[in-house]
Amino acid sequence: MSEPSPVTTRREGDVALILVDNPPVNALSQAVRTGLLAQVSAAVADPSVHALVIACEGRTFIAGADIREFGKPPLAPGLNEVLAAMEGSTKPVVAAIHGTALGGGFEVALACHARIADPKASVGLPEVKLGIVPGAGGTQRAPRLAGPVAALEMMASGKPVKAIEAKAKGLLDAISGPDLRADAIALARELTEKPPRRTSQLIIPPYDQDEFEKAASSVLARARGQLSPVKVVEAVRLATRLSFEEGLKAERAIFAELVGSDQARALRYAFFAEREVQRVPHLHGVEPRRVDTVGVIGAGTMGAGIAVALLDAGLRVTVVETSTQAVGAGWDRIAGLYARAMKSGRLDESGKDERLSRLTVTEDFGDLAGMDLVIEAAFEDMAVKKDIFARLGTTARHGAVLATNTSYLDVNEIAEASGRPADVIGLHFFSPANIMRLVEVVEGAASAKEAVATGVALAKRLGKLPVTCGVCDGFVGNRILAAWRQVTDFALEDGALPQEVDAALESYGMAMGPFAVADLAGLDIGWARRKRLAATRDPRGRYGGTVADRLCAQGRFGQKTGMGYYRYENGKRQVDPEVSDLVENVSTELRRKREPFDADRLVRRVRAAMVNEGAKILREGIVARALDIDMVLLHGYGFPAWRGGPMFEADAIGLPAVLADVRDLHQAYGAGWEPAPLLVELAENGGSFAAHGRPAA
Ligand code: T1G
Repeated sequence: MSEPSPVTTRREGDVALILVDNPPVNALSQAVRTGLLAQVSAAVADPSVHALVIACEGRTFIAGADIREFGKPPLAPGLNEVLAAMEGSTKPVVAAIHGTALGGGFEVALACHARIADPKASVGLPEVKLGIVPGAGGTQRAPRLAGPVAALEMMASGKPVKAIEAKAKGLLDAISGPDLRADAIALARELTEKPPRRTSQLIIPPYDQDEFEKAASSVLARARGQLSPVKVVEAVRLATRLSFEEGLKAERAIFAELVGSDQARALRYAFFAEREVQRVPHLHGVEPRRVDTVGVIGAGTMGAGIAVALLDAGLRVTVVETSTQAVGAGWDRIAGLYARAMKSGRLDESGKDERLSRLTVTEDFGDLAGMDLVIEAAFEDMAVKKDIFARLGTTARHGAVLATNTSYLDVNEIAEASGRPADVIGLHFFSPANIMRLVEVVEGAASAKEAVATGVALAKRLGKLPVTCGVCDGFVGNRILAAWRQVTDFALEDGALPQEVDAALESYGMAMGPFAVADLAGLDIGWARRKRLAATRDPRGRYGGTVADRLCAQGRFGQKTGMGYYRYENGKRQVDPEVSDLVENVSTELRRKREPFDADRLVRRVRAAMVNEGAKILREGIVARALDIDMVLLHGYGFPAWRGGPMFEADAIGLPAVLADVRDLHQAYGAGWEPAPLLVELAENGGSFAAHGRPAA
């Protein structure tokens, strides 16, 4: 017997209510496409049906094509064929949208004659994020409804748009009351009086050509090597020039070119890895502890950001500071973050008040006694942290999870100080903590599995991406950062200038070059750390900090002092000839021969350093899978998502080639840069990081 179709029709008088039911997100699998085509055709042919409504069961309207079908031979019927049947219907077809209508799902709606949505729904064309463009008429229909500028912005960002805003743009016709389906049926009946309004037959509404060109240039400027936004611009431009049929053909050609590309493959990997990373194999089946109240120790930049993230997720938060003055400043800092959110329109007054009503800021450490979980975000100093955890060990209630937000310090040592190390984990947030998605959940040697699972669950509840890892210096992200930043520091001494290194890595796709990032973060923190570690540094190893030390000695701490690796005028970075001189002088002083800068070589060395350190992290069991490392780099360090991550890219390039780059590093920098044994093994045996550690199928 064949499987029942995920698409069925229920009659509501003279209206055919066509229902898609393909959990979890009603993706347009072959069975859904086949079912839609059959049900629409049957309803159109049935003289007792006067109108059609397309709606979905479950949590959402259709969330797009089934991504798992990409990269395989296409299966009939194609979505365009289904949509042509829908749009061609002589009876009105109405889309009833709840949840998120995304990609092919929104394209289904665009091919209907009218669209009505639940007020909480959102719609979007997120294909760029998968390295492709909409492939079922989205690039041609959206501009006909919303105009080319709004359509371009929606498709180039890939961001979903809330129903109210989508209606204002012309993408939706109506917002429903509490009963979406009833309203959709009523709308469909109303439309039987009029000829069907087919989106493909509309003319592009009048628009400002200059505005379009401006929007297009801004998309191209932000693409930084990613192809799909560039192709979105091309497709929308064609929509303004070609007939619908020709435009659709051009869209198909662009889609076909992109869907098999390396970038699309990498972005599909990133999509699934982002979900897989949250399923931690050794925590399978472990119940997290219940968390309703959270304490935060310290209301500095990190503590305040963490408090906001917790409040935004609906938790009750108690922040502890050390003096009346610090309590006041802490409250102001948190309120300030909310003021900014209100100014940008992300939050209204009542939302702010409700959040602040769940916040307590206090001097009384004893107030942490009742908390379910406590996050320490105090000064990054072992003595300070040990003292806090010793006090927490006796203050916090039995079973409370105690987390440190340290970025480098040994979580095991901190855990021991508490006297109850099973309750202790690391929760390493990234700044600004209320915005950045990554959280490294650090599992100490003695951490109870339930405590780690609680950290993972809390991070998810905050809408963040938890990556679970073990204890090592800098955990995953900062440890890899330290490795490749040395390469960029050495490059300055060997002939490069900061702007050359930044430009090379920005054209590789990084969100921001490392020296611009250093200026943004402030150079003083690294300076203090280098001074602290000076005594323990191995004198045989190469030191790359001289340029940074000299900048700091001149008071050039980065953006906050208006000068660092660059000079800042009105917030804009400018190349500073004084820095170029300083860099050249350092080379002379260190007797380093300055070679002409080779951007390609720098990029290969940076990647080699990342992958080599990643291979060590994997072999040490700090993380279970290569995808954990990739997700840290993508979500915390601005690594280009369209490359998948350094480990994915290494597999794609071929490990022997990456190993050759690591050997080049070793040759150039000497001791400490030996190829990681795991990399050597995999390269020599034809293995891959993706398959490493995975049980054989
Ligand atoms: N295909 C296959 N599986 C999908 C999927 C999809 N489109 N979307 C989600 N899943 C799986 C996902 O892997 C997870 O599985 C489960 O569903 C729940 O997802 C022709 C070319 C809809 C907002 O890009 O943005 O249409 O991990 O955990 O947080 O032009 O999923 O449980 O096994 O993310 O509630 C365009 C992608 C495709 C939408 C729901 N569409 N999805 O979020 O749950 S391209 C997208 C999402 C296209 C046309 C083209 C989100 C969501 P598992 P989840 P969620």
